[in-house]
Amino acid sequence: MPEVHLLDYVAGNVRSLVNAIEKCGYTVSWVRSPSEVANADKLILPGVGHFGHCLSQLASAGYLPAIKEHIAAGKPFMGICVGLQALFEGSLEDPEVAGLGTIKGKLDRFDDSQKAVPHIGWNSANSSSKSLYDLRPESKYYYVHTYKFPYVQGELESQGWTVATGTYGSETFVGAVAKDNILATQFHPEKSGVAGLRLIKSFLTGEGAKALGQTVTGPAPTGGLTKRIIACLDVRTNDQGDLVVTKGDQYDVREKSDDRNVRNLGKPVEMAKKYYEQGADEVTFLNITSFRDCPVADLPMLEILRRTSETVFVPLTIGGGIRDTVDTDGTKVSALEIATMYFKSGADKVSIGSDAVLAAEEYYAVGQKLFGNTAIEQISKAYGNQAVVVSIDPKRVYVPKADATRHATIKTAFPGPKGEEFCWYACTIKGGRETRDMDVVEVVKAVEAMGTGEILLNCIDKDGTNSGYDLELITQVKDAIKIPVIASSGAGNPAHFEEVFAKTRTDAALGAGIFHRGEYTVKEVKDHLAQKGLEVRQFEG
Ligand code: 1PR
Repeated sequence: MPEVHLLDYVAGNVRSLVNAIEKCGYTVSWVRSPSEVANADKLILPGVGHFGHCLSQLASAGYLPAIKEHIAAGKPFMGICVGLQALFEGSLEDPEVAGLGTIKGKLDRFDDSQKAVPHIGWNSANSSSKSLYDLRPESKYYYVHTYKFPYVQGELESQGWTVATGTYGSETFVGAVAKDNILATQFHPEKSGVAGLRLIKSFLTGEGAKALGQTVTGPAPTGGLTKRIIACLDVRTNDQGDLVVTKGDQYDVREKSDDRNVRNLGKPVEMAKKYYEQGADEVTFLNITSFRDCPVADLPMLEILRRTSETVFVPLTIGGGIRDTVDTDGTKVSALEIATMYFKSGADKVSIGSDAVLAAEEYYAVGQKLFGNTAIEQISKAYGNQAVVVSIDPKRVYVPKADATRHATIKTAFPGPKGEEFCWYACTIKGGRETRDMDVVEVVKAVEAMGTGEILLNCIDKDGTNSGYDLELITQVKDAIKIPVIASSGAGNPAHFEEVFAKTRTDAALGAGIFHRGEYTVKEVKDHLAQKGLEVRQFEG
């Protein structure tokens, strides 16, 4: 099989990239020292995390001159995400660190006054009728970034670059650039389904470079960021010891029958693939018994990720048990080490539940100071904010008056059992078994300050009820923070997805039971949203 060289300099999920390259019929050889760059014909620079972290690692390992020589020799080079950013002269993210300077200009930050940042999700890469490695105007690509190169018409083109752009809110940014032997994408092609695989193949075969810049005709480009639909699989060991996908009603996952067996809805890897093929924009696995089991011994979950990432080319999130822990043999294992195992096995994001609530409590106890020692801070520092999701399991507490509690209350349209017109949302830990004296607003603000990239907002009252999302909860959380929010719990039909996007500013919507019980497919949900005029990504086969 023909080979491609991948530069191995940062931690992160490169497994998916390897899987994507292999899917295109190529093998990967690792470049592990600057001298090995000279062996590469085709070189790929993947990138995660901070611009400064990436560039200083490359610089201190002595890679920068070798990469420049590779490019100057006219050999094929591809940069992904921070790998694109590295080609510029610098970035506002780390102003003191220099980039490769192959492209003139510096990156700046998305404006978060009117929209959630990071920019996470599926967006266009519109190359204005110029051929750019088989990018297509009707396709969507998976982006996750906070910094971007602002697009000014003609600026890069006058330097000989072919450019594809995306638009987020009122900002148009560079989604991909190419010139001669260089291709770089701000999005992750290895996470962009078939559209992304097509681009990788076009780079590997050299066809993309040959056709670069030619005029192409196609449909008119579609709009910006799509509404993300996420399929969630709660996974746990059943009474027979098998890892199964289960689903609770208000977090009770046992059958209502006398035997009270754990509900078994199917096999995790097969179900993830099914949802990918139905068009799910992301797949989330929550290991819902991990607060009891030590995740280090939980190799089956790692295996599930490995196998899933071979066939599912959209982002994968794994949650459950991400916290500092002690292994069965007494060895201390940090949350960062656990996250690293998951990233190496194919996860793109880790989701932290109980530990995030406890960290938030600590944050307020010490006067809202950060010491860099929480799991959130450590993982986001190493892998970037976008790699850290905090999953919250709140439940309603009704009160008669807005000031009857110190917590952030809302006036609710759904009064409590005694007619109470106000409520607040108490955060729970250990899968809803323990309620803490922390409201959802306190927790999301604290974890945002720690460097969380996204909130997965469940709701115990709504979970498994098929009665629609808790719109009041979602609105309260969206108003409190700038980072994206995934609405979760309660989806029972496609109209519920439409409603949550129409009535709240949620960035994504997650469904579980609706898909597992086979009532609706992800495609049916998306078709419904498209019919209602919402921008969605359809699966490309
Ligand atoms: O605390 O870091 O070990 O993480 C444990 C993780 O497991 C948390 O993310 C927590 O939300 C999750 N979890 C724990 N117990 C349960 C349970 O159900 N007994 N599941 C659980 C959370 C909620 C969603 C569900 C939506 C949508 N399940 O995952 O998918 O509510 O459901 P629906 O569409 O069917 O209404 P840690």
